[in-house]
Amino acid sequence: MIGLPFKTVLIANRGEIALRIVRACRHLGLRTVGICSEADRTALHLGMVDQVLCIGPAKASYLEIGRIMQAAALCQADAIHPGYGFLSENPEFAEAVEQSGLVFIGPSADVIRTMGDKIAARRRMRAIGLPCLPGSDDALPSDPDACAQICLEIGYPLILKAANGGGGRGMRILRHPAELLPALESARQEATQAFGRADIYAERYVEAPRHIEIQVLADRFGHAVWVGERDCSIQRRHQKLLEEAPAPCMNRAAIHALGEACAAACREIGYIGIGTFEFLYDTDEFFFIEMNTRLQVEHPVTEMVHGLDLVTEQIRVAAGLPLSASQEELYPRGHAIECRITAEKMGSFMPAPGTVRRWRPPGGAGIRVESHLYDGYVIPPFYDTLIAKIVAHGRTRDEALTRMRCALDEMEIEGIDTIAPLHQAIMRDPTFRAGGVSVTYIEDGSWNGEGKQ
Ligand code: MV4
Repeated sequence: MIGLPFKTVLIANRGEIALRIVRACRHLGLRTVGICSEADRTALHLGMVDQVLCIGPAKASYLEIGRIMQAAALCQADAIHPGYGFLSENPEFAEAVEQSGLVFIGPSADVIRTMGDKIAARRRMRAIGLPCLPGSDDALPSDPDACAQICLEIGYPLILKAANGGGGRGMRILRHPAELLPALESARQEATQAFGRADIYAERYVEAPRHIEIQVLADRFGHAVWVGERDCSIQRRHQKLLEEAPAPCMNRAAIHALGEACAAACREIGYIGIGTFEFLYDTDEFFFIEMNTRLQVEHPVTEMVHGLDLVTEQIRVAAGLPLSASQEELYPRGHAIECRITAEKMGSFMPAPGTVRRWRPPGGAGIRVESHLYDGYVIPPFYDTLIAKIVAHGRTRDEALTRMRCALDEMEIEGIDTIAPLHQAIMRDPTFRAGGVSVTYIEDGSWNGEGKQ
């Protein structure tokens, strides 16, 4: 194996993704350091790392740049993997890591900062030639008349979004010009509250789009590849529930052109690392909305159909090694689907932490489980409710769905509530099985037979 320029990786995360990163590091022969909060001392991955450092209380740990940098110094880490969530897209963190002479396993702080500003990201991608919806190229001005004029030109219905928003916060859908000023006012207030910045932009609103994303990987040698697409339309209140690759009922030539455009965009902006271009899809058209500069929760479906270890590739390119696969080698084989199992009550989706009395993970042909659960594990109440990702791969979508249905039936989790029954219902729903549903599918209730006719 080729020698890596670093030896020790600090994993600045928890849960299933910390475990996933430990495995990739071990595959590459790297020394691993796990950090944990006082609430996570019993975490599964901590038994697999070379060193463990407890960095603070439950709510002053994985988001504390200072504490993580101290831990990195203490264990003589050469690199830090941020995982997803927490500090993974925080440009100050990437900058702190860079300035300490360590390798941040992700793109540069500059790129993270640009993409974190959705207005700047949109402007940049539009200039490169990615398709975007009609919208404002800058933050909406403070003058009401100027705003009204800009929004009229975009056309109604339109959507107001926070420049550094996420998770749907600060978003307002407007169907008539009369709604603009009060909506803008409240969106600004919400954005300032949530993100410390009042900048709002406007885009033409798409009623029931699908959420399609393109996976990219780029190295320091000017190679950028796209690794297929994922359909992440099945979500509830901006929390993804289920993802699949390839996207069903899609024009392959159109996806191919879009993927090539994303890889070209990476080369154009000098992107290095793993990334995701998010698009809305409606009646045969794609519209760029955002770029994520991190490893994503749903990366396994891409790995399954492409036979590629994305986390290993991510670490390789951060270490300055070339990508190990060329574009010609990257094509989807069959179909993969991922169900996110969260510790939440059915119906209300309220977090349901507690003690896992018994965990029986599913298995068999084409089944992959990404989970940090074990018998007796106590799920702390402080963090994300994701406890397992069940991934099913098959030669066809139908085979993947059947394997998923069997896997969900085989899986047993005792002691806590989970949304596994929701996934079981979705797997049996004719609308979902037909493929190509929009982001409104869950909230419509159509999976449950409650849908409007
Ligand atoms: C939109 C949209 C329709 N039109 N933008 C929601 C979160 C943010 N990341 C982007 N979002 C949307 N932007 C325009 N111009 C509909 C959504 C949207 C959505 C997007 C992706 C996945 C799930 C969604 C659920 C509701 C709304």
